[in-house]
Parts: sequence; structure tokens; C-alpha cells
Amino acid sequence: MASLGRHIIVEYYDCTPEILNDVTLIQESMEGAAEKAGATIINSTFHHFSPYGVSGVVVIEESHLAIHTWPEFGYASVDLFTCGESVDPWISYQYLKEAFEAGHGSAVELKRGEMALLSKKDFDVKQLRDDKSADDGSPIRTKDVWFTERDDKIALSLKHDGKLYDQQSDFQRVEVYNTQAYGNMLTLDGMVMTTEKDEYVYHEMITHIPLLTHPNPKRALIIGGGDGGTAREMLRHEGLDEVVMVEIDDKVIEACKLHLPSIASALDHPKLKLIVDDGIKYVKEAAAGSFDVVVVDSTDPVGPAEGLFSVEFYKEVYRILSDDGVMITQSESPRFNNKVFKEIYEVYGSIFGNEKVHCYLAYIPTYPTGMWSFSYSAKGNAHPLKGFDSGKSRKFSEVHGLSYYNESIHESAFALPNFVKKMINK
Ligand code: SPD
Repeated sequence: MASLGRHIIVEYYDCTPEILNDVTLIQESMEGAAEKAGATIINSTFHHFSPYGVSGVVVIEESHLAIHTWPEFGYASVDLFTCGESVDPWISYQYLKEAFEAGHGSAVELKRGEMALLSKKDFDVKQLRDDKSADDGSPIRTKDVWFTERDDKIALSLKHDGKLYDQQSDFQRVEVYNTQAYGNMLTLDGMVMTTEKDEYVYHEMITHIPLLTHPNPKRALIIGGGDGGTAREMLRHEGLDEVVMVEIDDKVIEACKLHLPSIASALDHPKLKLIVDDGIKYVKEAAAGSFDVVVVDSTDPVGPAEGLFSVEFYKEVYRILSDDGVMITQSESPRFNNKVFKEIYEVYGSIFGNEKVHCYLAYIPTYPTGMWSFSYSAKGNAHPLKGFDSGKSRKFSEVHGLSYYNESIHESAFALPNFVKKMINK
């Protein structure tokens, strides 16, 4: 190693101006360039100047990438600075040239910290700080690497100690992070799906509400749900004869069996028929009236789950429900995905009838805004509250030692704030 760091000073000319003025795209490109080169991202911050121009920095474990753009000249200046042997900044250079559609680029490499001019100093790392510990007595963790889920207005960040799984499947990027606050966490295409510490809210609410209000559920179907949490909760209901689960992505199952075993714990249960296939196709081919409860435990409506939010799909679900059948879906956040939220309730209403469709809420800290919704749509007379047996529900919650669901939560979950009622004409 002839120097401590490599500093590539880059000029990109004749870039597409719209790209250079799109702060989200630039942030994604800079983060992509860091990852492509083999760097570990610690955090990043980007800013758009009005009316044009973007500045930003991606801090990586191996130093940083920085940018400033002049869209009006189709020009971007970029600094790529890396330390150590593991990251090749020239890979980032090429990646960004393509991302910005640069007509031409030029770069000079400087060696920073020539070893020939350096000598190592002895010093005491603890000298300038007291020994500290966190509130709970554990040592302060100085590692400061963050996972961030963001759209263009909201971001949620979780500090983590590294990635345990990272695979590009045929459908999506499947990752598991070891977060400091919520345990191991599954993300798909950069969106939080579930974490060890708060998964119970989602999985208890998506299963026990329909199964404790359907008159006599025998056969249940889960579409998606590859982490296994919904199946685990369903299989607590001993009256069920069979649970069929259709997950499109076997990498999700693999990642969760390896790194989220408490969630995936029932994936080998004898009553569970686990099929790795397209849920839309499965529903289309299933016999009419063949399921009492269908749970759509999908990802968000982008990528492979898009078809799970379509009219055609819900019509097919309606067809395969038995006369008293109930469909439950995760119906996104009324605060975050309000357009999708409104649209899907219109679709449910058009298929089941508006009075047969009910929305309920739960509080999930690792999902955008924390407020999450589920839909309950009945084909026949099943109702989530009329005739609700609170004693049975209390007993179920106690016997199974549930962490979120109980008889009061069941009833109160259907109490909707006015702004939500208005969105779905309730
Ligand atoms: N934005 C998060 C939506 C996640 C919905 N599905 C989660 C899968 C958990 N089994």
C-alpha cells in the first residue's frame, strides 16, 4: 500500500440535465455507486437547491463520495475518496458516468497520505474520553451504520451492525439486517417487511381477527407471507384442517429460516402446505368456494406484489371463498400510501359490497408512519364485531401468550379516525 487513500476527482460533462436536478435519483445513484464498488454505506445526506443543483455526500466505512451538480450546464463534479484495498473507486466512476448519461467524463487520481512520508505515532485511544455506557448499562456502540427506507418525503432509519443476508432473487433484493433496536429485520427492495421485535403486531392482527370471527374456519390460504409469521399465528387455531401458503420467492423463505427463525418457526408444520409459486396464478386455478379465509400478506404494491392489488385478483379471491368466507389484506398506511389505500377500498367495496368491507388499524413502529391498516371483507354474513365473542378471544390471547392481540384490541382496532373514515366513505 503506497498511500492511505485514493482520491479520484471527477468531472462529468454533457449529462442529462433532468437527471442532475433530481435529488432522489442522484442519491440513489451515489449510493448505488458506493455499493457497486464494494463499499459499506454508513449514511448519506443530499440537498436540492432551488431552482436547480444538487449537493450530497455518502459516508462509507471506507471514507466518502461527494457530489455537486450544475444541471443548467449538464455538469457534475464528484469526489470519490476511498481508503484500504477493498473498494475500487473506478467502479463508482464508471457507474456514475452511465447513471448521469454523461457525454464524457474525466478524472485524476491522487494518492492521499503517501506512506513514504508517514510514520506511525503511539497514542492512547481512550485518552480524550471517559469510559461510557448506555442507559441500560451496556457499552456504547460506536458503530454508526444506518438502514434507511425513504420515499421523496419521509424516511425511517434504523441503526444496524451489518447485513446477514443479501441476495438478488428473480423477483427482488432480499436482505436481512441485524438492527440494534428491532433485532433481525427482513427488507425487500429496500422496504421493511418484518423485524424480530415488532412482527407480532402485524402477524397477530392479520390472522386472529378473521379466524376468531369466522363461524367455522377449516381451510385457510395465505398469499405471500414467506417470512412465516402469518402461518405461525394461523396454526395456533386448532380447528383449521389445512393452511395453504403460496409464496413466490424461495429466497425470502431461505433468508427467514436462516435469520428470523422465531418468525419462520412454523414453516415445517404438518398442517401447512407450502407452495413456492405465483399466488395470482394459484388463486386463478383454485376451485370456487374452496377456502374459508384468504389472507393476502403481500409486500407493498411495487415489484412482484403489484398484481396482488388489482381488481382481477380480488375478484378471483372472492370466487374461491366459501359462502361465509373472509378475505383479509394488509391494506397499507392511510397516512403514507393514501392513494393506494383509497383505491383498494373502492375495489373491495365494488366486489364485496361496501357494508361488507371493514378497515382496522394497528401500530407498527418499523412501517412508514407507524399507522398500518388491514381490510376485512366478508362474502357472506361474517362480521368482525357483530356477535363477537370477547370471552373466546380473551381466552385465546391468554392461552397463547399473545403480545398484541386481545379482546379489547380486537374491538378498538375498528375505531377509525375521522380522516380515515372519510378516505374510505365509512
Ligand atoms: N411496508 C410494509 C408492508 C409489509 C407488508 N407485509 C409484511 C410481511 C410480513 N409477513
